[in-house]
Amino acid sequence: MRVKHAAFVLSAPSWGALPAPTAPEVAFAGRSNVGKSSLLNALLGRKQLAKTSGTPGKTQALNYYAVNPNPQGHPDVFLVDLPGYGFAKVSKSQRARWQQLVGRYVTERAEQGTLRAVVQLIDARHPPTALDEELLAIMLESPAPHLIALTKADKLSSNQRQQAVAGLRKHFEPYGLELPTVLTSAEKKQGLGELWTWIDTVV
Ligand SMILES: Nc1nc2c(ncn2[C@@H]2O[C@H](COP(=O)(O)OP(=O)(O)O)[C@@H](O)[C@H]2O)c(=O)[nH]1
Ligand SMILES: [Mg+2]
Repeated sequence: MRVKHAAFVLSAPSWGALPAPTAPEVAFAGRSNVGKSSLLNALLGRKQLAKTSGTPGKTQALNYYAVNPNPQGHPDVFLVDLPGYGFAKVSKSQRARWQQLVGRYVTERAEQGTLRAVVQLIDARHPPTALDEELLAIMLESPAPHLIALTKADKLSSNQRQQAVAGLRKHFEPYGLELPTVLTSAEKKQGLGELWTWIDTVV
């Protein structure tokens, strides 16, 4: 898919605020600061469409971005920025609310046929953290295909990059999980074509 135009559409703070299921959706999830806004901006070819490094997790909402909307606003696909996860100052009830909303979104929206894929971002520099694992468990409730995007790959040498991919494969092996993995860098615009190709196949 070639991005000719991208636009922010809406911010849904609750289940009832989600838009009518009219176009395929691909969701992006990751703990805060993993580089999610940066990667979305890179994918959409825009610098500041998704806000980077604000107060992490302040807005607990699903943000919708339309790719190539027609004059009626109908896009080829919506990229959906799921609320950040794993910021320090969050109450138990806020956390439970988050899990409920995101868990419901990834399962019901996929069962509906609207959510076509889930992209989970993990920092390429470190093995998955407990938070990454927790998020993975929620994402795997979705029947939609799952892809791991390793972020900030520009911070690694080519050797370390290969180790990161191999390390992830090994990490998930005991769970019987074989997840497609793409090395990305928002900074160096790396892995974007590969991600779009994969998105094309699910959309
Ligand atoms: N070197 C490098 N830094 C990145 C990259 N992507 C994001 N960052 C930095 O990581 C921090 C968090 O990025 P952001 O996109 O706001 O993360 P979010 O909280 O997951 O949305 C910012 O300081 C970014 O500049 C990348 O590809 N390479
Ligand atoms: Mg962000």
